[in-house]
Amino acid sequence: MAPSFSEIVEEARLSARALWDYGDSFFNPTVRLGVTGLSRAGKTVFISALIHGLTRGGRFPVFEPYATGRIARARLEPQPDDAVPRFAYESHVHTLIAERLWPSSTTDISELRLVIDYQRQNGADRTLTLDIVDYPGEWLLDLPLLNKSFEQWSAESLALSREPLRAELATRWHRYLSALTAEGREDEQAALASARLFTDYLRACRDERFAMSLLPPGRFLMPGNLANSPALTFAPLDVPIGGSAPEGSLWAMMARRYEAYKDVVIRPFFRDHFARLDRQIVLVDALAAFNAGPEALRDLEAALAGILDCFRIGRSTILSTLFRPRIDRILFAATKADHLHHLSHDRLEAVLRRAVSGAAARAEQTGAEIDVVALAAVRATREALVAHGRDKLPSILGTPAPGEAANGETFDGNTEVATFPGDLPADPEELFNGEGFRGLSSTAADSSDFRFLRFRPPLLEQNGEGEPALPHIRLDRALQFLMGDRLQ
Ligand SMILES: Nc1nc2c(ncn2[C@@H]2O[C@H](COP(=O)(O)OP(=O)(O)OP(=O)(O)O)[C@@H](O)[C@H]2O)c(=O)[nH]1
Ligand SMILES: [Mg+2]
Repeated sequence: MAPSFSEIVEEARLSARALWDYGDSFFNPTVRLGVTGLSRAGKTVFISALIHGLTRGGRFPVFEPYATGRIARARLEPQPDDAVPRFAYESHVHTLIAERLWPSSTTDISELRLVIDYQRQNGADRTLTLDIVDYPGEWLLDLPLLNKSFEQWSAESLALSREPLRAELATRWHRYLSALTAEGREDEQAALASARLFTDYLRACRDERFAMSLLPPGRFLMPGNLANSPALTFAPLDVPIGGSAPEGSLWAMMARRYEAYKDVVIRPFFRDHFARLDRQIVLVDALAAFNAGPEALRDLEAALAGILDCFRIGRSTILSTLFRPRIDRILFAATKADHLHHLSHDRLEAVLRRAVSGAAARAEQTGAEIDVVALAAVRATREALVAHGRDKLPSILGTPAPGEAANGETFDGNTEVATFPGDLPADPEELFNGEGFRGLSSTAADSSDFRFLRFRPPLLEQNGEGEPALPHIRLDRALQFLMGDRLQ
């Protein structure tokens, strides 16, 4: 297919950007690290802990350049992009350490620059600039829409919404949709009502009891300054994939707005952010999916495949062949591993590895190296063996956040408790085929197999001067994979 005019313009813009970045990083070696994950996956906590550790003497035995003392100093510097909000590092760390609260939710992209002075293995002194970009995973899951027509997207979204668990949540929208005539005259009120009901359905899927992951278009659930704009006022219609919309029809109106969404939201994100990344970490809250049940886990798997496809699509088909997206390492990280006893950490990794395996094989063909880790950027718990009758159960100790409840008890946010979160099965397949695995979507909290309490951030002991290091699990392994090779 010949490229359209807008694709040619887009290509020119991409090339200009890539040339500019190339010139910049020639004189000043730079790694642009993308940190993404769906809402509440742990992005803000991860970035705060990473920067805190590197600038304030964290304990990172597996991060080789750091552990061997070759990193002399890491400091924050003003970021390169003037139009992107700064990652509010200082305030997030204050919240975490001084208030022992988790930072609040952030729904926009943000950026921070860290400059690392280090010694090469041959002894020469060098500087590496690390630009960290925090962006919502929901934006990433929009990229596949670039290659889909309105009719294709409608058909896929409708098929998905007719799957068992989702169908119940989509009843009101489906009822409204069945009374619409796509070929009828364009109608603003019908577009508004469809978009509202469709968004309600997406929001219901995201609820903690269902914890679905695959919910594009991403901005419907986080509209920001586009709220109520036509580019966000459309919804799928029940129309044939190969069909074409009659002029002046509701169908034509929805299709036009869908294209506007691509122009206003997706293409700028691709050009200004995604195409410029060198490394990528995708944070995954697998525990939320365990909480919800097997459907949520399968949905997560589909979303991860979608994400991996974005990296593949990014390299092969979207627009540029000359200046391809250059991500060459992708790390999938299951976050909040501190909710599990360490005996289960490898199992958590195995579940995530299983979830990305099919798609990862395809993404690797493009040359990107892929790895998987189970981590806790900030470890909020300790471990203990707690007597349970004659047995000793591997348990975790932590301070549940105020209002969290278990076994009929509601916690006040000050008391430390020991809990047994549930063991992950040795064979990840057991979770995916869902036999005998009960989650919140099918049963009450007390009888579900996994129920992870939200703990407060840890109480740090002040020893000596300065801020104490934040405890973590395997954060150093993530750092080694993401940038160890650039500090050789
Ligand atoms: N125990 C524990 N909880 C964590 C950790 N990281 C994140 N959490 C929990 O997960 C929640 C979300 O973490 P954030 O870092 O704010 O997640 P995010 O991806 O930035 O979320 P949005 O900004 O809403 O998209 C926090 O409020 C904590 O409750 C961790 O390492 N350990
Ligand atoms: Mg955040």
